[in-house]
Amino acid sequence: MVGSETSSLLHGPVAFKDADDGTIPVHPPTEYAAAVASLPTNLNHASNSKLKRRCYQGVWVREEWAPGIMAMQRSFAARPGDVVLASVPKSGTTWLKALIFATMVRAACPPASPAHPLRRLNPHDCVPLVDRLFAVGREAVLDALPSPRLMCTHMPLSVLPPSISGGPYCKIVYICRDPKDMVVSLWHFINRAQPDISLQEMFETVCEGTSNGGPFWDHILGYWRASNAEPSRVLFLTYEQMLQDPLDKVRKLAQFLGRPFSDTEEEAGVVAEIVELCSLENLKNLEVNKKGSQGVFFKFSHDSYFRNGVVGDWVNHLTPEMAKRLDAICEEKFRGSGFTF
Ligand code: PAP
Repeated sequence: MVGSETSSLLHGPVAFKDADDGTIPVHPPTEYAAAVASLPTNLNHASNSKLKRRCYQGVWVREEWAPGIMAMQRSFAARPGDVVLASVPKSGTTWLKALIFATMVRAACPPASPAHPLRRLNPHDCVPLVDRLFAVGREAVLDALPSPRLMCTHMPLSVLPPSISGGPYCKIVYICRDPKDMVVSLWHFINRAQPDISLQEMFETVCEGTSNGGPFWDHILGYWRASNAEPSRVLFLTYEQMLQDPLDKVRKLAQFLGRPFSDTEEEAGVVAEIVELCSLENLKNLEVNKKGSQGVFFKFSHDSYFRNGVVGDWVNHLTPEMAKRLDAICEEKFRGSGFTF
């Protein structure tokens, strides 16, 4: 179903894939080609051309994503009730997509229901990545989604369209993760599609700030400051806090989204059911997440979004020197901000 028919009949959010019948073709915007070609690249530093990134308004992005960011800035309009999940890639996006989706749809689709969309669709097919839709020219699909819409971005607040970053309509839920675990997770993920990128090369781009959406410290600080300034509009979470107490964080999410759990729901154990539905073990073992893939420029298999999901796996991959270097970067960049991992 695509079109106004969908938006007027249903109440959102709905699983994105259920609202997208595929009739809107992939058609990347071409009008920004000259602008993109004039943007600085990181190739002086990056030893591997597969890690080439362009710097747009202080943010490093894959070249093929830059036109989409420009198009999104120009034409995205938030609607009342929109919820945007934001993250640096590999910081807990898939998990948070599932948790917010399950929390928001729980009245229409109880988490214990065998027919729940998360049992037949990958979380990335439930919550669209807006950056990717604009990059491939399929943003019209967003118009077909009934309100309230639930969407995701990997972009920092500073380059988001004003109706998301500053508008009164939109709530933002942000998640970040210790960059040592984030870089290890990123390398494992990218390695599946581009096995000739080494962990050392990936690590260098993260440290110099040119990994996708980077510098990661600016990404984090932008949302951190916004959440301090407007806590009712921007909720700031870390992957580590989520792992420590997922039930508490799901309650916080529901409260933030204006849909707190009722006493009846609490007594019925709905919060625990949502956490269970969205757990790594559960999602990883669903048939839908063992096969199929995501992505247009690169195909990423569904199973590559689920690995071991722990805190501190970096010790198995980074040298003590690498860890020290990233910790020192965090120490310097976050000093005085009140934020720390
Ligand atoms: P994305 O930004 O490409 O969507 P994202 O979901 O942020 O990726 O990151 C994947 C990480 O989240 C993986 O971490 P790891 O490589 O350190 O294991 C993945 O295992 C973890 N992850 C995915 N789903 C869940 C979940 N349901 N619960 C906890 N962690 C999860």
